Amino acid sequence: MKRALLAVALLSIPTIAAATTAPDLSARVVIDGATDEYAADEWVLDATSPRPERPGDSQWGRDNDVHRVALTWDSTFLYIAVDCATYDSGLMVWIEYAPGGISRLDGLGDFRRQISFSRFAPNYIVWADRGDVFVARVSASQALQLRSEDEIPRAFSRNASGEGALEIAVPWSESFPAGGVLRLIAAVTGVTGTGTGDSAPDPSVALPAGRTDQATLDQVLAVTVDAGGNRKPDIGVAPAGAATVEPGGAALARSSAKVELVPTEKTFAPELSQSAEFVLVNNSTDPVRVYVSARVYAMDGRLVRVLYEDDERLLDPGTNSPNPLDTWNGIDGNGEPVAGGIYVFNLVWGEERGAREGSFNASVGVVR
Ligand SMILES: [Ca+2]
Ligand SMILES: [Ca+2]
Ligand SMILES: [Ca+2]
Repeated sequence: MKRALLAVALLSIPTIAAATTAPDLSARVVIDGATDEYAADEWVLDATSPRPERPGDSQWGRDNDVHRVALTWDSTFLYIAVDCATYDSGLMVWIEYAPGGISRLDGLGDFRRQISFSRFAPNYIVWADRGDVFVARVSASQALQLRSEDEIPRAFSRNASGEGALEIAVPWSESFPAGGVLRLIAAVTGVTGTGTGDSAPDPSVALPAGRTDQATLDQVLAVTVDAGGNRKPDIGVAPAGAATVEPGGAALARSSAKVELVPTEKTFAPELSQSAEFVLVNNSTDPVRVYVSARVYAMDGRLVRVLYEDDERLLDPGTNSPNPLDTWNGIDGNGEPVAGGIYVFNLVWGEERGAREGSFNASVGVVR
């Protein structure tokens, strides 16, 4: 009798406190779009993680938000679960297990999004929208290979207010990482051509608020699934202890970055409603996070206008997309139009706020 009571008491505990990977989890983990079977140490990104993921940190509002991410595995499958709200969006999960994946999504047909990755090139795209979940393998040549539900079991639930969950079981037979580390990011996103308002893990620089703004995701959840290097998934480990967020931004290469600005036109006429615009160029081979300040000087050295101070930018190698701040309308700091003549854009940048590691000048002509 006592034993029966104990069994009832255990069954009524709503969440499992701890669980480890095991040879066969198919009796516990069910791919059904409900995530109550995951244990506390299988929620690898949630409000208690070292790099927390929170409900409500989305640029697109609480009803389009990644809440938390769980994963675990057995000898056959990697199981991934994402609690999320996708009221008028969907959810993507990207998984990297081998070289040769894709680093941007803007040329990918139905999977086309204004999202690129830094130091992350996934081999799988999972796209959950309403009741459907699509899973595709993808290569750097942009070839997409849709995978069936028989090959990769998946489920996505969503109620009328958008709350729900994605679950997927990826067989190790086609995804085992030779290096022992698998990496992933989850994010809300909308129809083709949209970016993302919330990802897990979050990038090092805040995501833009606009739905179609380009988003760069530079921080990745890295999961060591084969610490011993025996080419088999580790059994008996707590997933939360095997998962870390690889930092982006400031942790990227610091040594070789040089930032320049390039005016898009040599001259402009403010009276014709023209503005002077410029783009920033990162002439190193790695993405870099820098704090940039831009000023306009007259040829006699007089400060004419401060455009911005210590603006945080994540710059891809080469010429970066135009930023709305990188413009000057020919008005000085007192709100007066400047006289015609040559002016100098001065860019100062550093890899920490307030740092002055380099500067660059370029001239522009004001035509009156
Ligand atoms: Ca489930
Ligand atoms: Ca969130
Ligand atoms: Ca987030």
